[in-house]
Amino acid sequence: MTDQRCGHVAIVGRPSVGKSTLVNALVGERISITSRRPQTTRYRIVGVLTEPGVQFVFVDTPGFQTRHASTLNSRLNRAVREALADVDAVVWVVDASRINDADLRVLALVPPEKPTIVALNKIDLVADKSALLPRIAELAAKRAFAAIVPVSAEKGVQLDALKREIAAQLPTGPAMYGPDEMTDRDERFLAAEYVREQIFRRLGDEVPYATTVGIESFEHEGETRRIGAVVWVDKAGQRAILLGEGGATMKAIASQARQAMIKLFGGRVHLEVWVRVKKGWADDDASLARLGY
Ligand SMILES: Nc1nc2c(ncn2[C@@H]2O[C@H](COP(=O)(O)OP(=O)(O)OP(=O)(O)O)[C@@H](O)[C@H]2O)c(=O)[nH]1
Ligand SMILES: [Mg+2]
Repeated sequence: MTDQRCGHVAIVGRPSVGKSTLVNALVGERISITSRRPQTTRYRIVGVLTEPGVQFVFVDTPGFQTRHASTLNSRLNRAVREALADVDAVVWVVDASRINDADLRVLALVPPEKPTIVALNKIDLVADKSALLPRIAELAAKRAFAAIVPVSAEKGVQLDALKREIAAQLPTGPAMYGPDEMTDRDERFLAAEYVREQIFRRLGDEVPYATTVGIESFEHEGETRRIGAVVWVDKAGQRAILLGEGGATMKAIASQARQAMIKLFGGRVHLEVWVRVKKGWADDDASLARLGY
């Protein structure tokens, strides 16, 4: 009778392979922000999917990276290692058209005894699908994977097949989250992330990485949420870029972030965003702790 399953599933992979897009597609809501830029995700974020007989607790992680050695980056890498230690199964996400050493370095972090499923993502970009077969064979030679599933997180292709393979690896046990819960993160956190997402999507190579977002105030007035956010940057020049001419860039960022909040929260959202300079925040322990890294 009790064949209810429930378990934690770490979603790991090098930056930009589509981990957060996959978590959102599986959960059915945008709980984890995404962009073309590597290292968009900076936190361990739980996404919950409850289906008849099975509850998946997905753990989205930052893309494991070895390029820059800031205190922030070593925290991000630690988040990946910790996520791997506690889960029942692992989904290792790779980009079907580009598998490289950085992918293999992530796989090396996965303890060999953890049931691991490969999500061969972005197959919508592979015109000749027969090119996938040698890639699958190459991957299969690397480890005894529980399964290798070609998917497209963005187009929602083969996600049911992926879910079936994951479910087969989960232990039996009662659900850990309520049927309507989608994430372990609160609206305050999600609001800050939606602002950060727009910064990652809109601005050049430097500014997103010199930026973090904090929520200073979050108040409910009936159906309306009044949210005050602060974008912290490292230098005055970055502040100028974020604001844009006559504040146009920041206006666009706030407006898009607000739309995303309305979609997820419902009701009305009044959002104000300030930009402040704090030199060296990404290497400052106290700042990082206050921001929840
Ligand atoms: N064409 C295509 N693009 C995808 C697919 N999945 C993700 N993407 C795109 O790939 C980019 C990176 O996606 P993310 O989900 O942010 O990647 P991530 O692995 O979470 O990246 P980090 O958090 O930075 O490590 C985004 O521009 C996505 O829209 C897919 O199946 N097909
Ligand atoms: Mg991500």
